[in-house]
Amino acid sequence: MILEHIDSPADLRTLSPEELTLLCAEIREFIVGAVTATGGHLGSNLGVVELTLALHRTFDSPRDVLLWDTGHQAYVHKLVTGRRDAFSELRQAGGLSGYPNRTESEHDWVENSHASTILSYAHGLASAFELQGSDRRVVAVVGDGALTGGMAYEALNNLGHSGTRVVIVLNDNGRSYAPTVSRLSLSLTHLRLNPAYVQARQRIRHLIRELPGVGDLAYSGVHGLTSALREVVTPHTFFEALGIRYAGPIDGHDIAGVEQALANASEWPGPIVVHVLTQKGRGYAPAEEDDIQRLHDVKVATASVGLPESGTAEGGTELPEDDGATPVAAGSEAAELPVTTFTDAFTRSLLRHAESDPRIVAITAAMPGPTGLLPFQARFPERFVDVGIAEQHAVTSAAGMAMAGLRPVVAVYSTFFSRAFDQANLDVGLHGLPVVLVLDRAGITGDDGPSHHGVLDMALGLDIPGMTVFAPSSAPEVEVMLAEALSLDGPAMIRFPKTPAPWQAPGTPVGSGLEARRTRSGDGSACILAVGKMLAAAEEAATALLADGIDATVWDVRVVSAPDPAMLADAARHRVVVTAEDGVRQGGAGMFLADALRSSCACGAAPPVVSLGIPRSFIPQDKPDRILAHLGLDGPGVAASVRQALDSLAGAPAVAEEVAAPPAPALPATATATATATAKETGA
Ligand SMILES: Cc1ncc(C[n+]2csc(CCOP(=O)(O)OP(=O)(O)O)c2C)c(N)n1
Repeated sequence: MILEHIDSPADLRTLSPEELTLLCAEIREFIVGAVTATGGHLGSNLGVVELTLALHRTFDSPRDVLLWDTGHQAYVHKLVTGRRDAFSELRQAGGLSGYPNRTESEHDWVENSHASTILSYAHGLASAFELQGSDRRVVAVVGDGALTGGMAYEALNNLGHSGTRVVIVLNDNGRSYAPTVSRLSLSLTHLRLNPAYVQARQRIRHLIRELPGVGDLAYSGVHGLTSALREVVTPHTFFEALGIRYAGPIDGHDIAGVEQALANASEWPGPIVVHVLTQKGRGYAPAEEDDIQRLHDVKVATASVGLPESGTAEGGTELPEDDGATPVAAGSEAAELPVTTFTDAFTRSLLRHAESDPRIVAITAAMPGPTGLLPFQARFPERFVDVGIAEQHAVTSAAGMAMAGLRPVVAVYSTFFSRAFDQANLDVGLHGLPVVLVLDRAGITGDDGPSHHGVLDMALGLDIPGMTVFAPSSAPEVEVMLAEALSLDGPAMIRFPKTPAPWQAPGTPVGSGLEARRTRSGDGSACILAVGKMLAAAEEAATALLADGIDATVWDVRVVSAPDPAMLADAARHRVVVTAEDGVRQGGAGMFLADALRSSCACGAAPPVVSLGIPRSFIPQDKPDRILAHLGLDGPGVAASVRQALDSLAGAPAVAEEVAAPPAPALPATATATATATAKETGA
């Protein structure tokens, strides 16, 4: 095994071409094995094996800075920078992060996962080195998918204008999650597929290789020749118009060729793009055969065949062994899809509405599969829009569509919605437009770490005047709420988690319209106002409290932005009110509800409110349920808070001023320094 002897990039530089080829095969096998065991990004990493080795052999990391856009394709980089043994704990609590991580290695600069940012970091780092008179090189790898994001263009524009010395490696595999949607990507593909160009290039390469004695040397000059050729078959390239030198395209699986191109590029005094063609999923048949996503990401393999199923890292839905899925009774073609998750409920319901309302259009930002829009795309291709990794544009484009009379539904992950807050606030909110934002993977998401938790959406949405914010507690609620949202005259947001939707059984009770729903009527001691999936924890807490003689009332808040007056009046009759949510506590639903309760009661007559939610800290990777339990946001945690609130009232005057929220429980032992620092800052 060569891989066993690779502990740092320096170990790569002594290898022969034959050893490098063997090492690539070993790395692929290692990655398939590791990801099969833990879940993670597969196709993207299998595609960059040769590219990563070439980068580390050409540049001197960490003195030279290697940056990865999005960061999901950095497994090979981790492997060759001394983290091989940590892969058994990939994406586990306290284990190796699925993205670059500054606390793991001096070779990692950025803790990312949100796409299209890397060229901006590169601009900043290179500008600083330039100012400091340093000759350190900055190299940024960016995918064709990430290049559909607006920030990438902002950075390209700035890099070209400032002439900042950065090597940009465009890793072009024609794929984002799904095939990349962009004219730029299309023209790059045309270039790649142009038979005249490809044939001429191959002929030249072949001829040169045959030259006795000088073949290999001359071969390295082939790029110059083919660049000239390129100028003939393609007009001005996009990059050169921006002031960025362009080199390529280059076969990204030919280590020697990539190294030569990188070495040449490193001499260029300004920004330069090295366009590298790679095959996502390379070397692993199931990935190569996955036509759409090339096994972009996979969940833990359940079968001994070792074939990972597509879609957990970010993409798919992770179901427990027995998910209790109950197909919902038919009525239409759409109604026959089984409902096992909130996402499935959304898919089914959207299809049903779209059948009867031709104004409905669905928008995704490069994630049609994970957001449940593939059936919509298949059924209504002309009413489906994939905008690329461009959440901001998605929201403002939806505003335009709504202005012209359509009913756009924008389906994005909660964590990526934060990017589009300004657009949701001003472009949609200020205009009062009927755009429905459907935020999937809301709350604590787990394995992908701090950047992937969807904990800000509620606080952000509630800040937008006129935004109706729905939090479904079960799959059937998604259907009721989507119907309601589509009937509104203004903007709406529906946010739900990835976890399987509880209570799928036929006859699961649902609320109606904008009303809250009382699920338990207690004796007036404590009232729990539960938001979204936290209803399950509230119910569990109430059951546990009953055993202690505390008969708590429980409400499913449902519509957070407009708390139901009946719920507020009922809550006001209790000694203490506890709110529970899986979003940030500060400025979140609980504080919003507490404020509404105070406003609804006569001066000073409101009961004290304890708001439970996510503390103001970056939460490290772990299983969602474990994180929630650590934070006191599971059944026992909510019950403990209710007991504590009642205890602190014992002996207090009938109307207490305010009960302080219990301090956030300590984060898992794996909590990063950041989390500790933030906890200190907030005094939590
Ligand atoms: C802002 C943002 N939106 C969506 C995503 C989800 N996402 C993760 S990877 C990816 C595709 C990236 O494609 P590309 O950059 O070409 O990399 P590849 O995996 O194909 O190598 C997407 C859409 C994200 N990470 N960030």
